[in-house]
Amino acid sequence: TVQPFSKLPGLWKNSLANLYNFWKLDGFRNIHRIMLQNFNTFGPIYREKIGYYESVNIIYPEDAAILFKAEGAYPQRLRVAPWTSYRDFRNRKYGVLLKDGEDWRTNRIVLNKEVISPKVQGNFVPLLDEVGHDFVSRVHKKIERSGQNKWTTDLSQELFKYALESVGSVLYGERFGLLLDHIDPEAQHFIDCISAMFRTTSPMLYIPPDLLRRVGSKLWKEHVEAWDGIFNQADRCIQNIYRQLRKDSGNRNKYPGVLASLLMLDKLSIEDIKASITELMAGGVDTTSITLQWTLYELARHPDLQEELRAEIRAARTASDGDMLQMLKMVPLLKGALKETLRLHPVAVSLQRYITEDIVIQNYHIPSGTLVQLGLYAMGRSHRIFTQPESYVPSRWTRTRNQYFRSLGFGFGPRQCLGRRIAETEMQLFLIHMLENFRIEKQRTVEVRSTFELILLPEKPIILTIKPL
Ligand code: HEM
Ligand code: 2DC
Repeated sequence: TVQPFSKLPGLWKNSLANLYNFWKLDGFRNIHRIMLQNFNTFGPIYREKIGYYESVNIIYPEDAAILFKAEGAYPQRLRVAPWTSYRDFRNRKYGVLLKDGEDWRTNRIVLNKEVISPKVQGNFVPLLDEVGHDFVSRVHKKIERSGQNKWTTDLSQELFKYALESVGSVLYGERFGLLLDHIDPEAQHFIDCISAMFRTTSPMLYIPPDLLRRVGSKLWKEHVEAWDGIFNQADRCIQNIYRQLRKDSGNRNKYPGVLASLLMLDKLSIEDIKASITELMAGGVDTTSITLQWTLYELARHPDLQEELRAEIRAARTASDGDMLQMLKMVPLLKGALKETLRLHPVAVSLQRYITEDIVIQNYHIPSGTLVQLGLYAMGRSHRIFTQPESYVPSRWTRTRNQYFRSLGFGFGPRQCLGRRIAETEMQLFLIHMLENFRIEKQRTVEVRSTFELILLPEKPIILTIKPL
């Protein structure tokens, strides 16, 4: 017989005491490890209430499948209250990230066509390939300047610039020039604001931001400042394209970028377009750059795998004869490496949905309307789901069997990551160019852990050595 909701294991009866314990465990930075611990204590399903935030947590792929079948026609994630509060406070429209219901769906359908449908990938590839080339040239220059035939560095700032240059080139159809010697201070400020925005979000997940605003908290002020910086920079970029478009419609043969395509399509209001373009620009920096950083870290720790990938890339390069779109179809191990990175180092600790119908998971009844979270970080590290989960083995993804609801780094279904196509293309091209040109090495192999700043980040700088082949 099915057990009632009230019988679910977990700490959900004293939400304030739980918040206090969470704070004592430095939970704001350790949420992923606490979730893992909770699954070990309570089993594959538990209920939790921290502050005002209540959820049911699951870990198995089979249970994820049940969850996503119950997400309804307008799938809804956990509302990130600081993000909506900022927009309410400044009177700005929500973009696709924060909209819900019918408004979300109409926007998302139009955006899908220009951002994630297979038809647009062909437009993105030449733009992103050029950014990849420029990154390689920049690394060669750094190596030359070092006078040691190698470059040892924390690549994170370089990768932020690579990611912003990439997403910018796709959104606006033109280059910022961030991989040149002198970095535009406005772009650097934008990058800093995104990191600050993520960092200040996580403590506010558990404390209502409106309360923090009323008491004039420093955290809220920093958060507002960060979003202001993000919106100001995005506004400047958007205005620039808008003006160009009104002056002349430009070269008709050249792909004009996502923003110009949306404006010409004329299916969404300008305010809606601006809101979503801003989110895409902000969502396109830390996510891909950190995933690439983790991938380089894993490749540095696995030199044999690096050679194997290089061989795959060389063969694909020859066989595709200069057709990059074709080449990207011939690198399954490389794609496996990115999946493997997201398994061990997911950007998002969890996926969540408010279910729109009653479901039964692990023999417990869960009522419609409940927030159900799939612990993505915990799933990726579970022995019950992956053999030798602690090992980085990209080839586990090249066999198509047994992948059922296991590769969920970008989420699932109609509400999955809108930037997925951009992110995947950008990351694949980056790794292709890097592996064709350099060997990646690392000094000592001390494990680098993750820390939670809304997204999961390396806890300390990762120092890599890059040598020409
Ligand atoms: C949503 C992951 C890169 C823009 C999401 C979600 C995840 C995710 C897990 C939630 C999906 C769900 O609830 O099912 C990632 C990862 C990335 C990445 C792992 C890179 C490694 C990007 C990039 C962009 C972007 C490059 C922008 C160009 C968005 C947007 C949403 C989203 C706009 C909200 C979509 C909606 O609500 O309809 N992402 N993301 N992401 N992501 Fe990404
Ligand atoms: C954070 O408990 C942990 O892709 C919370 O590009 C639940 C939660 C809700 C929404 C998730 C968030 C977590 C992590 C960061 C995500 C976000 C949805 C979109 C966002 C996964 C798991 C992200 C990084 C977007 C951000 C775009 C934004 C900067 C405009």
